[in-house]
Amino acid sequence: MELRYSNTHLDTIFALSTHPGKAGIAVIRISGSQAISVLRSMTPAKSSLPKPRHAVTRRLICPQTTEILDKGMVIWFPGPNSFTGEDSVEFHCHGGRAVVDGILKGIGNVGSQIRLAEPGEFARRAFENDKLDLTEVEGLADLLNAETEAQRRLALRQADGGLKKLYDSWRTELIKSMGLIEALIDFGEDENIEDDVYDNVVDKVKSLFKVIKEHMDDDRRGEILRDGIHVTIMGPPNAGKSSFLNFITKRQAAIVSSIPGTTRDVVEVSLDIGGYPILIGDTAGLRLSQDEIEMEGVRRAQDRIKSADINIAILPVTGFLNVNSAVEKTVTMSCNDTNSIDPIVVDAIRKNPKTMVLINKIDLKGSDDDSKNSSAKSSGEHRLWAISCQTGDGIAAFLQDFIKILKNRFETSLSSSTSITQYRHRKHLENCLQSLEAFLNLGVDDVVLGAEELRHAASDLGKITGRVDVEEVLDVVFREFCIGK
Ligand SMILES: Nc1nc2c(ncn2[C@@H]2O[C@H](COP(=O)(O)OP(=O)(O)O)[C@@H](O)[C@H]2O)c(=O)[nH]1
Ligand SMILES: [Mg+2]
Repeated sequence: MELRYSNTHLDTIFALSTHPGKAGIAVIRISGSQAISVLRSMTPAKSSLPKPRHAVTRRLICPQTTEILDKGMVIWFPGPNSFTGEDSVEFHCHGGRAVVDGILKGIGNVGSQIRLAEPGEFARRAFENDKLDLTEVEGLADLLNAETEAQRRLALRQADGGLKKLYDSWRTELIKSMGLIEALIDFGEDENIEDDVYDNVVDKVKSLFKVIKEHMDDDRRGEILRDGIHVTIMGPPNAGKSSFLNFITKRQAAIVSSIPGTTRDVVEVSLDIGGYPILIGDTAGLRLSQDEIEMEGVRRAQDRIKSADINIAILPVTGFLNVNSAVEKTVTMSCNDTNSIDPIVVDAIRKNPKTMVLINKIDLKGSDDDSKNSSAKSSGEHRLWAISCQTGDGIAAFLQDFIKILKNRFETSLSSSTSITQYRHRKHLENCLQSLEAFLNLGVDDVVLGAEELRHAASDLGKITGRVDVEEVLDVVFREFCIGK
């Protein structure tokens, strides 16, 4: 969607900031120079102006007829001490549709330069008035979209300015270095300039290069958490992959049948497991088939396995003597035994050494098989669990271990205030590193070109925080919002 910000700085904007529809309370926001006249026109003439940032109860009236529309809370935020930095007013009214519509209509009738806000326009004004930088705006958008605890924690740190502080400090350092280099260009011949100025800048750039590289060397954990952790369920046909998905999602997300080859396309479900956002995909069973559509399903499964953050392989215990022998054979990945694991499955597991292996249908083996009650076993790169999707045995134990694995992998990103959460950041950081490298490859004789490279590097950092005015960057960031934010 194309965003249009018409007469941004002239108009006063207003919108319902809470979700539309019947609700206990609705919050309507007004921002701009006319906010105070809206407040005056919508409250009875004799009522006094509320104290700034104090909630007071007021009757809300129709500005034309003075008919009472509702009784609610009113808060006045004189600029610049408001979210947008402009004069702002909030009406907290009853959340009935007719009440909200009546108040919105009333506000629109107060003056000609008062209009409904466009999506994200409040946040955009906050950005333009230097209340938020772009990373904080993105953090705010992520906070509104956060569906799990991990996403909330990640977004909150970013909205709090963690990344802003970091990138601003790097940019300031670069700008200082640029200043020194410029001085060298202008007064190079002058003996007042010390000999080691250039070397000092080189040292600074080298250490900044290292710090940025380390910052980026994070296995994309922040981005994965923000977008959802892609988990793929794979294995041979009829192993119980779809049953496993249904068991953990507690609903019939995928068709379960005893006919091998039932699941063909990838079925994806989003889940909250231990506070982590998981996008779990059930795939077609891996086997070679004459059926063209089934083979397409197998190809899609293989693609999905390749791109997954985590793979879970499900193998039926039925091809094995007992659970112990299943574990043993799986650990050794013996595919010579035709009754155990199909080579195409072994290949998929081998190519993804961190695959977690679940041996399913343990209910079919006798109760004398004591290994089925034991929890995770591990061998080399693979960890194995014995489960039954029929009885639920072993699944809770597996999920507990799974949450621990997620915690080990992602906790550092959640406790750091500076995780990269967007591809946009990474791209600009890569460009910044390229320019720093180009600077380091030049010598003192190419100081003019060197200064140019430092300028590029600083400008790329500026693009992350929005310190550099780039319209298309702004549109991408603000498009994430709905009306009222
Ligand atoms: N006895 C038993 N049968 C199971 C278990 N899990 C799945 N099944 C059955 O195995 C068949 C294949 O299951 P499905 O989930 O469609 O397998 P998929 O092809 O791997 O997706 C179905 O008849 C399921 O009811 C289990 O733990 N124990
Ligand atoms: Mg299936």
